[in-house]
Amino acid sequence: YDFSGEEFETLELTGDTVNPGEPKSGPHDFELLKLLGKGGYGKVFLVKKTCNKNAGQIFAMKVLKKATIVRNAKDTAHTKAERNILECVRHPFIVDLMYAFQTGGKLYLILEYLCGGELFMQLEREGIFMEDTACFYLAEITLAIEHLHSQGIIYRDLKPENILLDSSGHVKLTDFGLCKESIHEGTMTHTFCGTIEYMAPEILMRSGHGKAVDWWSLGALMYDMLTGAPPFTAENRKKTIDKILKAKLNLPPYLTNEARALLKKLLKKNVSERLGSGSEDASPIKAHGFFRHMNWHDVLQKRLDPPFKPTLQDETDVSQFDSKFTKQTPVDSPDDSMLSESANQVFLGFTYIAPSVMEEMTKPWLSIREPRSPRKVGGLPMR
Ligand code: ISQ
Repeated sequence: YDFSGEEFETLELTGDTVNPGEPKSGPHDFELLKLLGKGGYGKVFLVKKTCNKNAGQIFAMKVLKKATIVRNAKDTAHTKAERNILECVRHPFIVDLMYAFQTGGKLYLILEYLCGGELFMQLEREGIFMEDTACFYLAEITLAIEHLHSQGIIYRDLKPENILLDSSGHVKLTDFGLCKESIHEGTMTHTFCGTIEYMAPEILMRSGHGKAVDWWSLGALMYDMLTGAPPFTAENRKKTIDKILKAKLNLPPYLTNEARALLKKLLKKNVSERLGSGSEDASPIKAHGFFRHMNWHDVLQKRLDPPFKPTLQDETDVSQFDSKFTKQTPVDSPDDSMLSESANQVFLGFTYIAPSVMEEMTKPWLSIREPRSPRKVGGLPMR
């Protein structure tokens, strides 16, 4: 209410009025160079920033269709989770989010480009890994998961396709669409909203879906690395589930005692018996004999020499990605079909600029820039 008699101006709150003078980023700032991947979720492109801050820099751009996402409440939650998790989580072994923005019809995540491709490709190429190779990757992954857990995040989707390698061959976890946020000690992932008085004991007591799911996955991944296939496989989904729930773990004789012992402890069907399920989280895993040669401080500092260093022509090299995608002409189909205002509400707050980028924008003097199926080894099935 204007008591002073002075005239006031009505100002709409937008990115421009709140942060005047700041260049707005959008899809138009990124030139599409290559298609890196495509799935039900959308597409991932290799892109080059064409103007303003970071002009000339190479990134990965993940594009999601709002219409596909809002159709499914779960997908909506997952997309928000991915953006929020990537904003909050900074870790040497987790992909960095640089920008997030949206148009009428789409959501865009600008991420660092991980030119080493999927660890899965490396594993396909080699068939199986030597134990010290597996040990290197598992150690870096363990630290990434430990960090997520410390932030109350369960990854839930640890598999070779989600583990990418940077240009020097170090690990980065990507794809946070399936993570669950805010699950701290003592609470469960299925946060019970409202009345709990009528819920069956087995629902309230449910021990599943805690952070121990990630340590199981670490075990499955370790098994895959050392034997050429995940621990429980069958000809269809139902039989596979059956095996995961009931089948005895079969360990090939060529594994070292330390590897066998760790696999057995990570692949415990009973959550409370599983290594890592306690309040100490990763600690007992890191202290296990399989990791006896690891100096965990050095691992975190990336002081270990990666087993495979991708050979790359330049920073836009896509040779580590599937040619099925990279040979296609990259197109981000125009989709400005607006969602209804209410449907679009769910994407409020999606837009983001990394603090590092923001700092450069507001303090330009700081930046002085210069211009799945079992793998075969030697053609023979493993088992
Ligand atoms: C980074 N670089 C290459 C591919 C990617 C896919 C998903 C997320 C990040 C990525």
